Amino acid sequence: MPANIVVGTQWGDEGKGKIIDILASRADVVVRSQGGNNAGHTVVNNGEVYKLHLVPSGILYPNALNLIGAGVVLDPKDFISELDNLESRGIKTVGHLKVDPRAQIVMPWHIALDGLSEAFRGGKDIGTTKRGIGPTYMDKYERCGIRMYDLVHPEVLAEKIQSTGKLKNEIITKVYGGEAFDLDAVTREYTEYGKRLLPYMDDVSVLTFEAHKAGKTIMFEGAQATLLDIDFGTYPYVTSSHPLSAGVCVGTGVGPKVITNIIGVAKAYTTRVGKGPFPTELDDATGDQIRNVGGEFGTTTGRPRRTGWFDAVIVRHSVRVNGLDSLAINKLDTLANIDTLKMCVAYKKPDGSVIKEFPPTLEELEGCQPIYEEFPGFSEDISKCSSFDELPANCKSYIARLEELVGCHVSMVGIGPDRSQILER
Ligand code: 2SA
Ligand code: MG
Repeated sequence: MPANIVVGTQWGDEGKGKIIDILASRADVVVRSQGGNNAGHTVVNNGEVYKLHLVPSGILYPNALNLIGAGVVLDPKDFISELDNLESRGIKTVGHLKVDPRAQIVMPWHIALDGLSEAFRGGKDIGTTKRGIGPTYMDKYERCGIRMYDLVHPEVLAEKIQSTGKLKNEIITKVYGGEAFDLDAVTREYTEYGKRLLPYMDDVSVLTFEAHKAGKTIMFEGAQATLLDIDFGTYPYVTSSHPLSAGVCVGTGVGPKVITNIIGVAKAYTTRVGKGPFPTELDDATGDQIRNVGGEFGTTTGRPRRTGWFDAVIVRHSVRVNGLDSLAINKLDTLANIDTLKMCVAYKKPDGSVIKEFPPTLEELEGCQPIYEEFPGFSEDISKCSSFDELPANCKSYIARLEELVGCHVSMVGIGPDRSQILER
């Protein structure tokens, strides 16, 4: 039975939520394996808007089992408010949602340290979501993190909060001049969260493996995206996890042979939030038009997104590092009413040489100028097309050239926010 992975191929916000939702409606099990509440998927279903940050999208389907794997960093406070919101809208979560005991817990000092270290960097900040993601992964790798198991065991939790919390308070006060946390108050607050979350804990590696052996359909939903990968993204302007397809295996605790299909999601143009390089960025009226027509403002932080042309160099990189089987291209409708569309096919380096592979370092990317191909635009309203064949010829040739340049088949084209506005090929 299929085990699909859905990953972002650019800098996030490619509309993964919609593709994930379509596949979630066909899945028995939906798994999140990395990141935390720095993710934000908007799913529009029958006109109802759901904003999910930590809870997998399968929660909207009563028969799906939703799993949060060991690789996720979980902020219990935010998680609980997400659960409350879903429950208040009639969506059951207990019994439909499980969190691995190994998942790392985002503690209040992680959030504080995220803000403090960003401020300390001055103008060289990363532009993080300030959700404590980086500091939580730091503790995980330093082997002093607090995990889901600890959260739901009050004695273990109290002991870990005292030991880790003392060190964190030292750093916050002595290094950054910030304010110390009252560790007893933190213990009381997080013990309550633990009580509430106890029914959700289960071994996600085992559950996923058993589902696989039983022939169930599994969907692994990616958060963030390839260019935000800690190794294969635009380091240091990246997140602290592995949003790549390969990250799914370690973040869940299953072997790579479980996976049968890897789908990458891209927008028909490019956006980015936060700082860092963006070769095809548009600082002009066309960039504004794309931002306004496409509603390019962050789900998680509401920040306006930077906008630019589709960059085939970047997506070709994503096709390779993720081993993509196919691509979904979203928001083609947003490009309507632009006279001439452009697509970046290669970069020209300052010495005049031309490169087609995305450079591994910012130093090499610096000074690279995009080389564009131009395409005649379209002015038709494509949002009501019901098949790929109905698209205007200019849209079809844009997609055909994109496929050629990135070396991957486009299996879906998004033409609007609703779940029905996706053309499958
Ligand atoms: P952090 O907070 O440490 O992860 O921030 C580090 C960098 O990663 C960027 N970042 C993101 N960029 C775009 N979208 C993000 N989340 C999406 C959302 C969800 C998605 O809609 O909010 O598409 O999965 C996301 N998360 C982190 C951040 O801007 C910093 O540049
Ligand atoms: Mg998003």
